[in-house]
Amino acid sequence: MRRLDVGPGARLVVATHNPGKLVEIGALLKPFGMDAVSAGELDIPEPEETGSTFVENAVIKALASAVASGLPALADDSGLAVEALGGDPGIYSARWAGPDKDFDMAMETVNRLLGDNPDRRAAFVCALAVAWPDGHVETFEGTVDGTVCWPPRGGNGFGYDPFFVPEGFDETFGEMEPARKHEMSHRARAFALFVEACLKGA
Ligand code: ITT
Repeated sequence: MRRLDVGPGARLVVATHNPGKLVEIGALLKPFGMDAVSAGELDIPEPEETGSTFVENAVIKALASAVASGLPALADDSGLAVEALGGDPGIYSARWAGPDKDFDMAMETVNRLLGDNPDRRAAFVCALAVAWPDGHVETFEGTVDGTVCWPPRGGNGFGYDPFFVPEGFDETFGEMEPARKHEMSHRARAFALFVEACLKGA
């Protein structure tokens, strides 16, 4: 497992163009004092996500940014997998919101497809990939189980957050304080594995 430099002066590209993810990954990285810069700020184009799994797409994004910038890059591929829909929208979670990134529409689509199915189980999944300019890659995955609710509730977070109630809670991710979501989210779980492997004691 390859480690990353940490502390002042250590630069890392956060290979995302999603502002919601950028806020969350920035907060997770903050304690490590790294100089995190986003792919958007560096004008790195978004690669086509041609993978068939979260991990494959995270690797595509991390490698594209690492090679383009000459710096290590961290990418996140994530989404909502609904059990009764065979795991959809899954890796297509962003695409179900269309070019206008209309997540009200995406949540409505999922709810319509579920109809009166009583099985509302779903999971948020996050794959993180860190890539170096020489092509080396490490990957980590985190999930959080829960259910989807209707109507969506809460204005915090982004994407499908108002639609998802994590197991053991009454609030949706959209209603929760961001700090509470960060304690248990799919992204936080994948990030904890990344920290253990690549940052701790580095
Ligand atoms: P990048 O590829 O630039 O990172 P993206 O939005 O296209 O941005 P993805 O392909 O990984 O990213 O799509 C993931 C979608 O899944 C994202 O747009 C959200 O709608 C949803 N999603 C992922 N994590 C989420 C979270 O913590 N809360 C709510 N929705 C989430």
